[in-house]
Amino acid sequence: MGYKVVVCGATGNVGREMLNILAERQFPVDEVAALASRRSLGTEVSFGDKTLKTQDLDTFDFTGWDMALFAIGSDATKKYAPIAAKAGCVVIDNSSLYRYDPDVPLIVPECNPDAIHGYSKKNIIANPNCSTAQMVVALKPLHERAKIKRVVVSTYQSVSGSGKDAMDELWDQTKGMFVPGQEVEPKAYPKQIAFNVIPQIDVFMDSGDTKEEWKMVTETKKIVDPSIKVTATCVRVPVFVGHAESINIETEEFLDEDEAREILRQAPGLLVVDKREPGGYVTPVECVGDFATFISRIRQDVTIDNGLNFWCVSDNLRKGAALNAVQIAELLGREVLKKG
Ligand code: 2RA
Repeated sequence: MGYKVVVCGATGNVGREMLNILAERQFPVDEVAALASRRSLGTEVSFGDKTLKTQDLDTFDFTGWDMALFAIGSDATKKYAPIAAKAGCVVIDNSSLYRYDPDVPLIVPECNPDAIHGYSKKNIIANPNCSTAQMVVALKPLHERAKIKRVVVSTYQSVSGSGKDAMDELWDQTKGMFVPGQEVEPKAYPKQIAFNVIPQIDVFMDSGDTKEEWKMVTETKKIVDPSIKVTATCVRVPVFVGHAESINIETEEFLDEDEAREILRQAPGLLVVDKREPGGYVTPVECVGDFATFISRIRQDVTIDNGLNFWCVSDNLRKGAALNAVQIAELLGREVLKKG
């Protein structure tokens, strides 16, 4: 016997990946429902070798459904998650709405699986921000060995993090640079993204950080350890899929690069590709479609006593969103609902 699973936002980038990954990982389903807004009603989406016709989120009855993977943004989640949760359907939400709620677990299964037992307070589980998810998978094993004091991270985030319109803008703007009269003005971002980088993701806060940078700080503390000091600079880059991050850590105990490399090699969810030769590292275009978070460029930071630098790349639609949500569903099934 399997689970009755709902995917809300089934026509978006993340929703489609959720369906793909549920099928790829042969999640034990008895039934899958693909929900969308009125605007996308009836659109057909793939679920493995099947095609699902999207149903209306506004009228859907969640009663009798085991879990619902939400990828509909904070505003819509605010309306529909409580409806689903009240009907007894556990919500696994990819938006930021519940991530900072003390009554809602924020989970990366490789880091804090035991937090799953806190889901019943609101019948809701939060999925972290994409740039956080890939980073904490690498931080957790290093923290357990040498206790991380401080993290300095710079991100290079692909446009798929902003959705399909931003991907279209990058494509059209890039083409428009070479065809006179077909220039495309910035719409998804404050400035041109083609052949450019933009040091702003989400809105600015009073501190001068952007909300994306605040999320990385706050979520890392909730998932790994509140004592870790984190500072982030999040940058949008002209890449379609795949977030990259340059990560610097300072630890309580000295950890040499070779031991760090071995720890990361052994850690769940990570693949280490780290050769000090041309091409001996992973780039975003190579991570697309993969489940792994890739680690390269591991080396001592000799400017401080206990410092390490490394490079971290992952498919932001997968580990950064849909894969982590499906892994939470697997954890919920294995540890709590125990069907199948
Ligand atoms: C981004 N992390 O990359 C944000 C939301 N997915 O745009």
